[in-house]
Amino acid sequence: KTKAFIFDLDGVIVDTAKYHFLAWQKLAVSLGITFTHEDNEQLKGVSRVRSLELILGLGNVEATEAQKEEWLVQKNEDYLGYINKMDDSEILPDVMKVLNFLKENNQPIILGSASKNARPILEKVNILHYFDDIVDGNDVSNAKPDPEVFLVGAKKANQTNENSIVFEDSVAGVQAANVAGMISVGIGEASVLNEAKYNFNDFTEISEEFLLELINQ
Ligand code: B16
Ligand code: MG
Repeated sequence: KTKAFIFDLDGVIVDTAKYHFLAWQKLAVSLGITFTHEDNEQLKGVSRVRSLELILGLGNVEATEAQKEEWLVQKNEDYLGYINKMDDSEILPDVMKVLNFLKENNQPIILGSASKNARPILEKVNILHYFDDIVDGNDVSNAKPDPEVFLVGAKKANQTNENSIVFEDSVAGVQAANVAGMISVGIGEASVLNEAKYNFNDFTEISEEFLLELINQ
């Protein structure tokens, strides 16, 4: 059988949340806004524009559209500074084991990310060629929990939603997969991702038996 295996990027394949944090924090500090690691949790899976709005909200800072645009560019330049130093050592544990197993079993592998930097990141960590299709923040207009990014991904793989499996680390992403009628696999704290159909702390907990079950069910 063939299914669509859709992977989120940040927090599932690589831990870029730490770089988002550093870049957002630099901006926040320059604006006199206190921005903590805890605040950063709220930005997971959230678009760049929405992230800025959330941060400005923390400091009750108001700004013109032009000013916001400038801050977004600035943040992304800082973020790309970190991304450019990435290599394949930053791929999260056992992600390659899962990708290789799916490839051996001829399963479509799709990226479904909110990030507009998805391609350069996959290139930096040398796994761009694993993906049959990439759907990212450049392709969709509705952010998770809207299911658009996953719906487009399933379509590209010529699979129904029911036959699509989504690996996600964010609450919004799990909700998006569920809304689409897809099988959601939460990667991270089960107590946080309690809406997911299956939960694992990371890919080291995902067995080949489990993947075969997903393929054959
Ligand atoms: P960018 P994902 C998301 O990626 C991140 O989790 C989120 O923190 C970030 O703001 C968003 O991408 C946009 O990223 O600024 O690179 O366009 O988890 O959906 O892969
Ligand atoms: Mg994520």
